Amino acid sequence: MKIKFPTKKFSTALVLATAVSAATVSSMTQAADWKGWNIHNTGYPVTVAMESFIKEADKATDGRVTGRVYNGAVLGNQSDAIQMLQVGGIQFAGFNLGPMGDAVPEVNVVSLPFIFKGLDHMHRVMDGPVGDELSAAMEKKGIKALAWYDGGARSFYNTSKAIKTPADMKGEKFRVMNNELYVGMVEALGGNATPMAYSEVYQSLKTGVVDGAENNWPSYDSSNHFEVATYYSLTEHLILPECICVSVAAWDKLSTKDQVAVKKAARNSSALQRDLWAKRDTESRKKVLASGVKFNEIKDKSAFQNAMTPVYKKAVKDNPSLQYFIDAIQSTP
Ligand code: GTR
Repeated sequence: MKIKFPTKKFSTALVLATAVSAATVSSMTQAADWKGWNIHNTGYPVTVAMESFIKEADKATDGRVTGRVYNGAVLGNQSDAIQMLQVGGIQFAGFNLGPMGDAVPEVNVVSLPFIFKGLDHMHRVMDGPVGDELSAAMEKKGIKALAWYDGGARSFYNTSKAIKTPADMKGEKFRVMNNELYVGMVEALGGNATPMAYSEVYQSLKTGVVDGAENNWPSYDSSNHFEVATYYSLTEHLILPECICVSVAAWDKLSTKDQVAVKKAARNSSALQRDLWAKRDTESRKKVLASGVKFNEIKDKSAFQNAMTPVYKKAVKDNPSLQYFIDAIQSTP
């Protein structure tokens, strides 16, 4: 808004007061138009929940926060999204915390393989004090987690054979998400790892650039990776929380009342997402198995778990503050 002052001289205080009240009026009348980054397609639990979040935020703030979810990573890959949130280029996003470790080292604790005992344990940790502390660490780096979504458990899948023991990973090249820790994870199991954007994985599996990847049932299904990598081995090595996150730059512009309303919308969307997730997890598993995926259930995962000792050691050596979070998670019942 351009403010025109008459030529007559005003006191500095009056000029300032006018400018401040003009800014207040403008922030009251101009809706914040939020861009939301999403990697998934229409109908995916994260997509539906993010859409519900922005719709409820719009309604609850009387249109002062309005926005749109951009699906299929059209706004860039996940590392771009993290940076865009930090500088306020986008205002919200929904993604797993895997690639967040570079920007917020404390968050790497959730990327330590087998750190969570199961989905319920992950919920108890993330909905409790540890989740709050991780959220505070993220906030210092410009990203605020309003609520946590589910991302199930990730397992390895590949094109040529079942992974029954770590020895079966030898000579196999796996796509991992963008985080050095995952390269170490695959190497500790005896395989090779290539960090790569999600959008490139299908083609890379098809053309043999990689032999496998790792993900949860719903993503294995929705990305169509199950068509080209037909062996799914239930390692369940990672249970990664996902967040509905906002840019602190956008958050700080909201009134306290609107922040409360937007946070509530995020919490409600998380309840919806977790519900949709549980259903989709079962449906996707059924669907890919019916399509002929060769499923390898690993009853005893101890060989995989034991191989992770050097991964934990290196992570703590690189970032000693992780030990506190490892202890806090492991001692959460
Ligand atoms: C999905 C997850 C995405 C993304 C993707 C990947 O399960 O929901 O945020 O991280 O995996 O493998 O890149």
